[in-house]
Amino acid sequence: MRIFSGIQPSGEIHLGNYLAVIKPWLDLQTKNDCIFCVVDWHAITVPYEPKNLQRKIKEVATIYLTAGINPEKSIVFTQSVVKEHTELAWLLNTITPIGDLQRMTQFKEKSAKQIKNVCAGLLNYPILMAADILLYQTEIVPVGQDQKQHVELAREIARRFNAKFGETFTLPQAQIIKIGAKIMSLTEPNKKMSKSDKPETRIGLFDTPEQIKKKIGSSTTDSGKEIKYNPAEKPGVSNLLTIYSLLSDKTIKDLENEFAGQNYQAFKQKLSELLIEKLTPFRDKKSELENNPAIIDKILAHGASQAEKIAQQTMKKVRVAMGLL
Ligand code: ATP
Ligand code: LTN
Repeated sequence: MRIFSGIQPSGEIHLGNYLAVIKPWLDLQTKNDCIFCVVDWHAITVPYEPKNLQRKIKEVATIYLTAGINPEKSIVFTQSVVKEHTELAWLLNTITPIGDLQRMTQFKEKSAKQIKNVCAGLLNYPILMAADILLYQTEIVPVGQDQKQHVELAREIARRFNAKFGETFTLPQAQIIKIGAKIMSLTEPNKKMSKSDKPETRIGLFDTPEQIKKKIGSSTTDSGKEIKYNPAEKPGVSNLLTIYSLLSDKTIKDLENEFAGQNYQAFKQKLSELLIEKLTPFRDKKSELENNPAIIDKILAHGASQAEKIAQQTMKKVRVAMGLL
């Protein structure tokens, strides 16, 4: 099956991005035809620092490789290098009602945060995302819970295009993990862990053991003493249990039994140790790749030329279907 997904180079990649999205990619890449993109054109729809963007793009690519994406099996590339993404986005603009974009939850939330600076790109962002997906005739799009709505819109755009201009696009479907599709903030466990929030709200994949211990140690827990999964009444502990379960591949039930009778502090200490063990390879591999930056450039250049071939084939079909020259 064809798989496509991407992460924006817009901030520090965190445990939510890793557990809900990157980790599932690793299972998918063994049996499928996968394309993993650094979606830089999406990242510039909110205020950003141009002098940091190139570094951030390479940092996201480094994380993909560090996590275990194999560039010999999967295509890894930067969105803005393959111009067909913007060409298709323009064409899809012409068949997408503005109302569909205005009702997107992410648009409402992000535009509320930056009232003075809402650009047309922020509204049109789901069309660019649809272009990313449809350009590669994608069947499955692994994402976190908050992106499901955008993948559903991409499917609707594909359906509409096919009905109007003839069968052209595969209809994509979101793939979301059952538990952990929305990892919560460490300090406010009713809000999602986010790249754009304060550092103490999340674990970054390159955090040091000291940072991990400090953040987990001061994460918000709930009243009571028991290590029990109950998101409505114990959102903090439930979030930590979810993280523990995904990192250790133990079920939440097993963890509840393992920690029965133990206090929050003992549980947090074990979770910190597990996180340190799992994240140390990220820091090690990062330094290794930073000592040899040409490797990332080479992988991204190779990935872009592979992606371009597929994208150009789709664009040929699209131009013919739409009656363009
Ligand atoms: P921001 O919070 O600034 O919007 P982000 O952390 O959501 O950024 P993205 O690049 O937009 O980062 O997301 C990359 C992928 O990670 C998406 O598929 C998204 O659904 C997923 N994701 C992001 N945050 C979480 C989270 N807290 N839990 C699970 N998945 C998440
Ligand atoms: N909008 C997504 C990132 C993204 C994406 C995609 C994800 C852009 N294009 C295509 C899957 C498929 C987000 O995580 N904010």
